[in-house]
Amino acid sequence: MTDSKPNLLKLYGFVQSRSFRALWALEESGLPFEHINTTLRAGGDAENSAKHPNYLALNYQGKVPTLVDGEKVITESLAIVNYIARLAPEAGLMPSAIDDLARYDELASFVITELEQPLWNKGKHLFALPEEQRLPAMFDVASFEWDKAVRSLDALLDDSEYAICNRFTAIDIFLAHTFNWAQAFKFDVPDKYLALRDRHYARPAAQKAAATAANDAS
Ligand SMILES: N[C@@H](CCC(=O)N[C@@H](CS)C(=O)NCC(=O)O)C(=O)O
Repeated sequence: MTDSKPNLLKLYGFVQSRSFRALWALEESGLPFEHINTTLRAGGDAENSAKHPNYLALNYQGKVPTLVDGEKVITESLAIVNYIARLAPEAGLMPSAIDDLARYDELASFVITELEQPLWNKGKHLFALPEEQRLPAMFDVASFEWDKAVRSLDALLDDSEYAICNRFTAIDIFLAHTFNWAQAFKFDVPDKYLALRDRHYARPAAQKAAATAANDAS
């Protein structure tokens, strides 16, 4: 954190979504923030809708999450989590040594481009795409790709408590959240990755983020 007082960050999110990653990172960071519940389930007339013109001015895709820091507007959950990690280096969410950063980038990229894609593909063909674009055959493709991605992850990780650096980092947030998502979407998640999810979700910051999620959902 810099010497000057940090802005009150604004996180626009719908917590049963990738927004949870950003909310969790904020809780870990200790930075002051406000969570603005942004619904994906309402049309553009509703003020808190991700399709409202005011929100679309921040996030052209009408997706969550979006982080606002003063004049800066950041979209994409990975970019947001990395921004938070850099803003609060004392929280240790991102390493600084070049070798550790290479591992961080490798795993972050793997989660976003390989591990979560089958989950999102299933979601798209289940509810997100316009009905005429949905292909039920994609469910089997998604399961096939998920199993392949999990086997590839096995090769990238060892049995350590944390993914990298022998301590908690944002990679653990991405992995735990993605395995939680996979279980919710009824993919086969190996027990060791459910245990990983449970271990990291037991952290006070994750519990606080989950409490916000429960509150927003009620
Ligand atoms: N790559 C983006 C994906 C964001 C995204 O697709 N968010 C979903 C919720 S998890 C969303 O807002 N969907 C609403 C829509 O597609 O209209 C990220 O990681 O932030």
